[in-house]
Amino acid sequence: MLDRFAAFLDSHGRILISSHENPDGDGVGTALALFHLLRARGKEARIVVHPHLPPDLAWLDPGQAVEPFDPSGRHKDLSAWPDAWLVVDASEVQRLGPLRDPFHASAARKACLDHHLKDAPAGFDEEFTDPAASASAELVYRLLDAGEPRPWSLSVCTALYVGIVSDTGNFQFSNSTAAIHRAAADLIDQGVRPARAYQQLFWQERPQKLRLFGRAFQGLELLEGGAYARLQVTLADLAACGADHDDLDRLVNKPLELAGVEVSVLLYEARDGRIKVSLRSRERVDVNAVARRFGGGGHTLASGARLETSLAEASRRVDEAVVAQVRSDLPP
Ligand SMILES: [Mn+2]
Repeated sequence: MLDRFAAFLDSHGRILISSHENPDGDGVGTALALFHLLRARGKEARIVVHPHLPPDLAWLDPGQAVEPFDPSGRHKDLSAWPDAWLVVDASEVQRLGPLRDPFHASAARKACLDHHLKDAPAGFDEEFTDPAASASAELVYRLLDAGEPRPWSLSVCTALYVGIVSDTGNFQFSNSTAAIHRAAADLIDQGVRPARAYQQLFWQERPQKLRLFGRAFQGLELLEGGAYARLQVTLADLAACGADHDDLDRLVNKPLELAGVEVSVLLYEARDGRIKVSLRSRERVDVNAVARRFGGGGHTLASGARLETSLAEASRRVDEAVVAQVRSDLPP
């Protein structure tokens, strides 16, 4: 698979990189690592994401390579620019969000690089996927490890490190393999400073975010004897705290800190009126199965979906699905 991926990169000269909507540290880290790698090889590369680079990752992109998707302005003719369009950290076209339109319209050769579980491939000319990888960044790491002379640039190493840290939950999730620790150690050997990365990633929050977390926890529901924790955030909650959707980052992980909680779910109102659902599992309940019931997806222990209904109705349906899954995966 990596040989095919290397050949794909080699055979194109104007490569557009994008990721799923609301890209995370792995999507952005993977995109930036590839961007720097391709530029160093003399290729034209761009990164376009929707809606924008998350603010806690701005430090990772001092050159502002990541372009926020602007369909009526600079990206009016985006579909015509690339000869290859690579989607990283996603392998379903629908996850591109509004970038779907130029993606569909583009004559570029289309590919995805991903580690998410998914159904039969659709919409890509080529797929480079490995659900056993801890992060999409791990796939780029393996590509470089197989042939790129060391040391790699600090920009590439730091971007890969951030991707790995993000998707392993700072090496706390069950995907924190020995191989991913070795990869991280190699990146540290090449100049990454972990403490600095953690400072930038996690210790730069704004008061609005903690106020929002506090407000959300006031409404924490513990169901199924405390095995299922549910949080809800409305647009009114965001407004009351002066917060925005970026401030929801990592909120869904927090209830798993409670003893006995096996599944944590966050439901929140998106700007477009839809209800988004984030699901996390400690280790035994398959929340990907729950997300799929609503047309979503992700990983066994971390998935997401969206529902076009009221918050109350979404909450009722999600409760039903989660409770059924908990009962089937955790027999009494
Ligand atoms: Mn990922």
